[in-house]
Amino acid sequence: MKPRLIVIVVILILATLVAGCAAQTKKEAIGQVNFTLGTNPDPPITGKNEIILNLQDKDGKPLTGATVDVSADHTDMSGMTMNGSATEQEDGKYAITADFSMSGTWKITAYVRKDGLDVRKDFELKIP
Ligand SMILES: [Cu+2]
Repeated sequence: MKPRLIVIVVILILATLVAGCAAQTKKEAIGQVNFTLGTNPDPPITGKNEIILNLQDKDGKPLTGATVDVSADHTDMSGMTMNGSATEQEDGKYAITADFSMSGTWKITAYVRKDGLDVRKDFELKIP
């Protein structure tokens, strides 16, 4: 191996290690927030639905004042993704309208940020 190639390989290995550590931290941080996903209507339909996220802190109290972003990805196809910010309702509930143009499996990802908190959680939603 030429020295230049070795440097590139080492950088790639380091990048993988760093990415691995970051993912691990996020995973553990999920324990700081309890997520419950609901839809209106329930069960969800093809077309417009309200996605409702019910968030509680680790003591079971409503998590208020958080920034909640939601993305929805039609996992059966590539590039069919929507995202937006959920609006805070009462008691730690956050809602956003999503237009599921197709049935099938959608991956819903919720990103929650508040002060030092930065967590995400994936849900699988089946649209009949
Ligand atoms: Cu699709």
